[in-house]
Amino acid sequence: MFTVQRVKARQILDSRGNPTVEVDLALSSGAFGRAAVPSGASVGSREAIELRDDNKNIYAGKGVLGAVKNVNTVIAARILNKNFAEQKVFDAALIDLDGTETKELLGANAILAVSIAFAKAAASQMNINLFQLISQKRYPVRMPTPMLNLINGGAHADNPIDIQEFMIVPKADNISSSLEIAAAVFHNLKSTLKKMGHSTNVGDEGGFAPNLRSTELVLDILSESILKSGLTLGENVEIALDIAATELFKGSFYHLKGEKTKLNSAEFALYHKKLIDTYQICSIEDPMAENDLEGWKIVTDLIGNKVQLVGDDIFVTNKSILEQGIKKGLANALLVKMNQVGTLTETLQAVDLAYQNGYETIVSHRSGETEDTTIAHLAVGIGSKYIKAGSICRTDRVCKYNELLRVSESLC
Ligand code: 2PG
Ligand code: MG
Repeated sequence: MFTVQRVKARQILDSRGNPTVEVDLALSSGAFGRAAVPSGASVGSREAIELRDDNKNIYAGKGVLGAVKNVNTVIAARILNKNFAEQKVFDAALIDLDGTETKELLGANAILAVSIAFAKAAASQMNINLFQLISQKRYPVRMPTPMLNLINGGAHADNPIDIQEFMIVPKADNISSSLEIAAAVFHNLKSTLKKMGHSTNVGDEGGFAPNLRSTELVLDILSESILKSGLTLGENVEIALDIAATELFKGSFYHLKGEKTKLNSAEFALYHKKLIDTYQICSIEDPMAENDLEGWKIVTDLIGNKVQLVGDDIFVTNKSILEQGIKKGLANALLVKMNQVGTLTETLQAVDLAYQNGYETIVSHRSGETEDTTIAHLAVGIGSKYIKAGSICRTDRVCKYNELLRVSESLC
C-alpha cells in the first residue's frame, strides 16, 4: 500500500527556456519521487492538453502556474493521506478527478508530473528500480537501441531543412558500444560540416542544424561521416528519419520548401521509397500527416514490409486512437510519449495494444526536455526495441543515455 504524505509542484525551466511543471511526492514510508514533464514543438492535434497560463506578461503566456496550483490544491486534496494499492489505482484517481477526455481541466502537464513522481516514490518504497516497477514482469526487461538525432531540421531548427530528424541507429549489442559509435559519427559529422563551410550550431535536440536545403545532401553528408568513422552503412549503422509530415501538409500537398516542390500523398510515398532504396534507412516516423489517413495507407502498403513506419502525431500514445489506426492497417510501430496521453497507466495501455498487434515501440523524448530521465526506465521497463532521446550533445539529451548506461549495470 502506498500512502501519499506530501506533494508539491513548482514551475521550473525546460531546455528551451520555457516553464514546465516539476512535482515532488513523498509517501508515508519516507519514499520520495521527483518528476518533471517535457514539452513538444511539433504537437499532434489530439494530444492531451498542456495547461499554460496564457498571461502575456509572464513568460510570454507560457507560464504553468495554473497547472502548478492544480497540483498543490485540487490534486493534493484528492491524494494526500489516501492509500493507493498500485499505479493503476492512483492514475485512475487523477483521470477521474480531471474528468475530461483531454485532461484540459487540470492539465496533462500537472497530471503526468504527479503520476511519474508517484511511480518513482512507489519504486523507492518497494526498493526496486523504476524500470522494474514499470515492467511488473508483464514485459521482458531489455535495453533499447538508441536512435540518435544528429541533424535537426523542421520545427526544431532555424534552417531550411524540411525533415525534422535525421537519426543514426547503431547496430551494436550494448548501449555503451552504441554510444561510442554515435560519438564517432557525431564528431566526424562536425568536422565534415566545418570543412564544407557549414554551421555546426545545434538545434533543439542537440543535433547539428546546418543551412542545407536538400534532403539528399544532408543524407550524403551523414553517410560520408559514417564512412569516415570507419563504419559501414547498413552493417554497423543504419539511418532513421522523423519526417514530422503534419508540419509539411497543407491543402492536400506536402510542401518541401527546401526542395522548392510540393507533392501529393502518392508522390510523397514514392519519395520515401526512393530515400530508403538509396540510403540504409531502417525507420521512418510520421511519413504522412496525422489527418492524411489515405496517405498513411498508401505508404504502409508501399514500404511497410521493408521499413519500420512509426506513428507519432497519428496515434499520440492513445490506446483508442491507435486501435483505429491498427484496424485500418496504418504504420507498424508506435512512438511512445507519456505527455501525449498524460499518465503512466494510459501510456502502458497503448504499449500493450501495440504489442498485441505486433507493432514495435520507440520510447521518445520531446524537443523541450528537462534533466528527468524517466524515459530511459520506461524504455527498459517495457522492453522497447528503440529509444530516441536526441543527439549526444546537451545534457537534457545525454542524461537519458547516461541513465541507460547505469541501468545496464543492474541488468548484467
Ligand atoms: C517528435 C518529437 C521528438 P516534438 O516529433 O517525435 O523528437 O518532437 O517534441 O517537438 O513533438
Ligand atoms: Mg515525431
